[in-house]
Amino acid sequence: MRILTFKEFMSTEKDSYSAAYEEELDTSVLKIIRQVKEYGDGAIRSYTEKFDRVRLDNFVVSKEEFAEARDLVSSSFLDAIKQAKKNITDFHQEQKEKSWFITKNQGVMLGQKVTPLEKVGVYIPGGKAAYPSSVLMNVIPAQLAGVEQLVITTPPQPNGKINPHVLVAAQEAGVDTIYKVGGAQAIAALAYGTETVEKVVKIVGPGNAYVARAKKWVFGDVAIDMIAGPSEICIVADESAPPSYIAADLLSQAEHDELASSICITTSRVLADSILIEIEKQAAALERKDIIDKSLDSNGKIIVAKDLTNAFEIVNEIAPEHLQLMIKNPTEGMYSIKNAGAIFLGNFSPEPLGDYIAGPNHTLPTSGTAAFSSPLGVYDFVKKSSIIHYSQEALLETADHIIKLANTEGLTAHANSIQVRKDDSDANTQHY
Ligand code: HSO
Ligand code: ZN
Repeated sequence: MRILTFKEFMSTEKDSYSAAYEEELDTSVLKIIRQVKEYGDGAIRSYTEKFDRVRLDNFVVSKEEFAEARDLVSSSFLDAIKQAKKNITDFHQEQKEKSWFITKNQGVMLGQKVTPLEKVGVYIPGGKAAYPSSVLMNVIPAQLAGVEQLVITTPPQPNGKINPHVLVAAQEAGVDTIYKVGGAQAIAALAYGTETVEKVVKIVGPGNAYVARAKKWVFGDVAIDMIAGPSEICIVADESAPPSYIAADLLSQAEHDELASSICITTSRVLADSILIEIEKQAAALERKDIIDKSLDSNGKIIVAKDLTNAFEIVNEIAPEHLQLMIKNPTEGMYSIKNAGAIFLGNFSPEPLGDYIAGPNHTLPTSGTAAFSSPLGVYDFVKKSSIIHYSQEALLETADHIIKLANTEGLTAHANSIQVRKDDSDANTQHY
């Protein structure tokens, strides 16, 4: 963790990505996709054996496994999941979009029809990143959108089982088809289908580098949500913010990933020093101290800004996934923020509140993409069709305009499609 002045921050080099690494990744991901396309379930089985170290004849989670998982989780976990489900549902309910229709002039009806996606696949990572909270965040908006066929795919543990908390969260959310498949092979199976896995139209959910790369490659054949990068937190703090809270919040995201980024922008140099002391103190007691140390070493920064206006400029430049405003008037500050996935206002709205319980989605744009994209929501699980109806009279009224534009573009068959109707009406035939 380093303290930087605004000038030093501006002159630090941005991360350069490794082209060689990407090429290597692409070679293996493309091979996996090809194999799954060609050999279906057989390819899935052998990749699962290779990467997850377990041979599975049947990779669909059974009813017995769901029941077993339920016995394994505590009742307090179940209570928490139910509360999260309720709050996430209440929030996303507000995002539902309705079809609309308008009548313009006499005989003209126009509209937009909203239709849910037919079949969606949710990827949930395995291992330490098997988060039940992510199950709810991906499944609930899809269900509210009206998606009827939802499946989850997640890598099995070496004993062939799935994390019981993930299974229970899925069951609470109402998903009963779960495949024990992970990595690029899971993405390929969802995109192209196999004997067991039915092809979907959209794949959502976080994943490691292989999953992210595979999603990029299948994009176009299916839709994807976004390519999620490592977690990011940015905190804007003035002298009124408690350093112990800021330190705790920066540490909370640093524990996600060695590549996670935790940045505090403050107008107070004195606060910057106290945050550093607090970080040292609190980090010592944390379980994932190794990850935290690495993440803070490479991507942890405290930037001392000239004033709040300058701090907001830096935020808009970074376009962070999560932004906490720990300043005297956070609601007013919010209006200066253009680029941020989620904005948490005040000292008692720390990011984990949003990660788990508050209700808004925790799938957010990372790596600066908050400059042009939004949190995952109900709108990601619907598509829209435009509706156009003109009566004979209304069409004839505007026929010459269409014919003129079509002829100008050299598209005489377009003009003819209008002309035949015009001629017909000249002959006084009525059609509806
Ligand atoms: N902060 C993560 C989401 C998450 N946190 C899941 C805990 N569990 C997204 O950046
Ligand atoms: Zn988190």
